[in-house]
Amino acid sequence: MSNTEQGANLPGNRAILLRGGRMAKHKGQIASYAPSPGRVLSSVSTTALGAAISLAGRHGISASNRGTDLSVESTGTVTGSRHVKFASNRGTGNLTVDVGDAISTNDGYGIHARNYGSGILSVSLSGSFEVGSEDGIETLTNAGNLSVIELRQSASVLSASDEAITNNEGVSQVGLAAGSAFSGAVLLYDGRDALMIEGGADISAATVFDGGGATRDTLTFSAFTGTLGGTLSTNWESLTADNGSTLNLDNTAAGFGLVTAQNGPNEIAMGSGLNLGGELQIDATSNFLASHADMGNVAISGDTFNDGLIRLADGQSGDRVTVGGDLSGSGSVTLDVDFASGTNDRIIVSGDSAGARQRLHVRIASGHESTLQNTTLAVVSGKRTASDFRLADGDFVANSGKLRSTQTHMRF
Ligand SMILES: [Ca+2]
Ligand SMILES: [Ca+2]
Ligand SMILES: [Ca+2]
Repeated sequence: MSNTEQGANLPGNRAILLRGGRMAKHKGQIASYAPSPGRVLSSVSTTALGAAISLAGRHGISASNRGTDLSVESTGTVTGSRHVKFASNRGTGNLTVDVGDAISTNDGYGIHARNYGSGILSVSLSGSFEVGSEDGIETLTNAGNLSVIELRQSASVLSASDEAITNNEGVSQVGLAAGSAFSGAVLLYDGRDALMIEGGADISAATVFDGGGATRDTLTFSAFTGTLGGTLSTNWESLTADNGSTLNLDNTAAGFGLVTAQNGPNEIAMGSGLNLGGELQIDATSNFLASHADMGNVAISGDTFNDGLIRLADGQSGDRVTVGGDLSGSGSVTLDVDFASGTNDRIIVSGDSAGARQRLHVRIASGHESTLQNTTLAVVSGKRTASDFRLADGDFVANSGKLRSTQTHMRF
């Protein structure tokens, strides 16, 4: 076949568009490759053919390149008894794999893409994707080089091997768009890896999100509402609730590193007895709910920056939030005070609060303000100044290691 032929019909009504390079049917598969520098494969595409097509073979599509960029695109059904799509780029440029429709395989990988060059490896997927014994999508680059993997709206990956998406020691950026779904694991191994999960992505069948061994892996939720257990995520150094997300952390055993809420309104809720192992950063648009609707203690091991709202007020007094490091920021803390029982919520800072500007909002859980009593709302062990805490509706703050206030100095 010539290296410029388009829409070639192969036996079994298989069709492929090839620009450059050489295409052949070999051992039941459609194989495209560039055997010499003068015949460089740059693009394999079924997209321009219009009507739905079906490609099947040992590898549904196999493409390798020794030139610069390589692009592999398909619409219509592609199946393979081994890899559905095998793409290898030994050129200097980018490798792009774009799947527009359903693909499936009984064995091997769904998409096995290797970029030996320094360019970007991109894999985009639409449609359903059922995979046999190996990974759904595997991208391989040299260490330090980037893979971008995107599950677009309506894309789904179902892998019998439990490994839906994997990357090697390279850098990766993985996105699960609204309307996408997958089952199994995301395993990103070494290298700086990033996973973004949008609201509307179905992660109910996920088994684990594993950022791998590097120290700057980031897990981000955007406009997402749901529960994230610590057992579902591991090896992340950063967890972010972004763009209007509501995250309920019901298990922190695996750790999340730096936890951030930004570009809200966001809400991060954490149950009683849980400990965030890293730092916490709450921006002015976001809330952190501690022991919400529960009685007990919540701890943050690292420094805490609060420009937004830390909520202990939930109608039950006696909750504690403990900051293991320093407290900073110009946010608010809401606390229940039960004048009838003499109990109240409290924020405890093991480090410093000097320079913070936190407003304390007191909510009466029961009793009434005619009862005169001392109420310790905040305790600081480290450096502190008189202006670190201020009653939002009051006029009395003492700087004696404890902040004390009486109802006579509060205006509710
Ligand atoms: Ca990686
Ligand atoms: Ca890591
Ligand atoms: Ca409370």
